[in-house]
Amino acid sequence: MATTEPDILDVERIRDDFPILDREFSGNRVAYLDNAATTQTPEPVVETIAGYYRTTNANVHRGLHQLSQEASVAYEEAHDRVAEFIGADGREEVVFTKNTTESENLVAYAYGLTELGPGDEIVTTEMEHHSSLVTWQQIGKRTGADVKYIRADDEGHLDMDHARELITDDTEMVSVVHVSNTFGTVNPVGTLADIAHDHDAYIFVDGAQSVPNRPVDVTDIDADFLAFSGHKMCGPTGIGVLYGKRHILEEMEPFLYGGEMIKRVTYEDATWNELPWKYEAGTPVICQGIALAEACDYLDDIGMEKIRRHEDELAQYTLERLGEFDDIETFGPPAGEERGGLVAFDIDGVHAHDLSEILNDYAVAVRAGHHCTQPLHEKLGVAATTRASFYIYNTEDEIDRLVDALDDARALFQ
Ligand code: C6P
Repeated sequence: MATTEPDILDVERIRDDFPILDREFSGNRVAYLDNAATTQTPEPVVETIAGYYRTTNANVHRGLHQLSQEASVAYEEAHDRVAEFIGADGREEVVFTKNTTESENLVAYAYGLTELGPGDEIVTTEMEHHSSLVTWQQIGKRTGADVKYIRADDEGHLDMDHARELITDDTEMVSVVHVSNTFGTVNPVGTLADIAHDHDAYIFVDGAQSVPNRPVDVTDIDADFLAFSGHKMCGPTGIGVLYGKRHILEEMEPFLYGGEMIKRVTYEDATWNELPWKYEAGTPVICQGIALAEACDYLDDIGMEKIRRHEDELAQYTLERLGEFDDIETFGPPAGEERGGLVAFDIDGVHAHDLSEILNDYAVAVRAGHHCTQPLHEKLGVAATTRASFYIYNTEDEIDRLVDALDDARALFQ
């Protein structure tokens, strides 16, 4: 008889994999609601890291000894696993970097600095993270290319008419965040890719807040580039991914020079290694890559569609609870509309930093500040917001604890 899988997460079972969630501060169990900044690491990934150093540690692609060969195979296969996770066409399209920020800079330097010049345009959005916004801004300054921003309305929706106006035959690069880390908006990256490609421009998708939280397939969205970070998807810090379409990565210049990325070197010149090693100069992120592959297994075992739904439900519940208070303003799409698993908000008369300190007294961990979207915060007229962001182990109970603590904080400050 066919069995149907339950379509909700078994959160209690998942929490068993994260002993850190049992930590207590001032007698309260931590409610970790800062997952957009970084997620916690499950036991299978911790075990993979420890196991690698206990049994396999060696440099890759350099030694003929058994340990080096085993490490090399595991590291190469990690690229295959990540490629499978995002629907890429093999390891050649998956470059391991340090984080999303480095992936953005890789393309900006390797492609932007050599290919862009006066008269060219880079189109991005008002809701970009600094890793994209500052990077393209600086490439614009250095090359003479113009940077243009697609407007976002007060509910965090991109103005798609404005996008169609801005993306023209002068556009060379469209750089867009898939899920905003401040609004939670899920941007229509597939449509933006179509518009970009109609004008022979590339599209760079910042997947830092989407790849960990929902099914993302690079062929579905037709991204030319996609960047994300391991530490936001149950992996370790120190590893990011740059996906690039094979023909583009083949044509693009390297970003960093050195060992590993070369094929042959003379005193006069050098030729480049095959993909993806051409973009992985020096000793690469070996253990981190292998651990990221384990994180992909872990998330796929749970099911990315279930993860998406779970986070959406927690975000909707948060909007509902925060909506009970007249003095709280939430940012991003209204309740009922799909969003990523995060809600940024502001309480009248209470600074976000003060608020997060009070919440810390209740062991509720949130982020306060401009979340590396300072121009967007200025546009919204707030210096800082408080942001709760969710992952596979969070519960409605923890959101209730957040709301109770907010009540107390309000009483203290107002
Ligand atoms: N946002 C947040 O708390 P790195 O730091 O390179 O792993 O990721 C950068 C990055 C890029 N794009 C988006 C949409 C992001 O949200 C982030 C990281 C964290 O919101 C730290 S500022």
